[in-house]
Amino acid sequence: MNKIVFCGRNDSGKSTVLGELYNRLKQRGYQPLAIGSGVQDEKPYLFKGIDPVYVTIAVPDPGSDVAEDIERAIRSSIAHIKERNQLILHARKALDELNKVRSILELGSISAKDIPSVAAMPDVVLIEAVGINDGYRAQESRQMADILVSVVPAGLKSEILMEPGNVLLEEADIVVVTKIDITPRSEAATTVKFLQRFYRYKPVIPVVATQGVHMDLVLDEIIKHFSEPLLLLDGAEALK
Ligand SMILES: Nc1nc2c(ncn2[C@@H]2O[C@H](COP(=O)(O)OP(=O)(O)OP(=O)(O)O)[C@@H](O)[C@H]2O)c(=O)[nH]1
Ligand SMILES: [Mg+2]
Repeated sequence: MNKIVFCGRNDSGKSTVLGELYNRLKQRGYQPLAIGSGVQDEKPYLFKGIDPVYVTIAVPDPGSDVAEDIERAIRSSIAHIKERNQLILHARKALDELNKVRSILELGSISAKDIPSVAAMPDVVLIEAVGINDGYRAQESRQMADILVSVVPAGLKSEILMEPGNVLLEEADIVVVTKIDITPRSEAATTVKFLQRFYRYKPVIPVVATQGVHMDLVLDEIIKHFSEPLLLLDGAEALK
């Protein structure tokens, strides 16, 4: 399963970007699982309309950017969805039985409309990092990610962007520049140009994450990475 990690400073817009992409991936027929790294992430996910069934919070150890046992968090989340689906199926079956009896007794049948439908299994995982050490330095985010998305607020000072050791900017697959609507135009343009100059071969995409502006461009880049030949090889391996 493809793991997409969103890293970046605190308050840069990671949860908002993740929530937008969740919805867009869903529209394209995927079922993402959202994994946050703290309680503060939950509200923006729900605000973006992510179904709580697909939201998990896995809190990393202090000083870590993402939970070490993310695979376990994914497995336990999937187990939970399966268990819930089983319960839903049981409830439907029990209601059918009850309605058979009610029909014999001429009591009229009870509707199943308040029993939720079974949930589809996730096929892609969206993971939000904490953003320790200014957000761009924690190797574990890169190691875990099949696709690494670094989120940079447009107003971030170039001194911070230039600091040595920003491995997550250097190694990002996609750089998303947020908050261009609330940053003075010249400042936002400087940040974008700076990133484009420094990371010439990466997509650097300015967005308004809260309103979904340009988020389709981010989605297209992500989907391009899904179809990378090496990832397809992984997929073929998994099918064996
Ligand atoms: N105007 C504007 N606000 C944004 C944008 N992206 C995010 N925000 C706001 O910025 C704040 C922080 O966004 P989050 O998505 O919670 O940021 P985060 O990086 O997940 O924050 P932490 O998880 O706490 O580190 C929220 O109030 C968002 O509504 C944007 O593009 N434009
Ligand atoms: Mg967050």
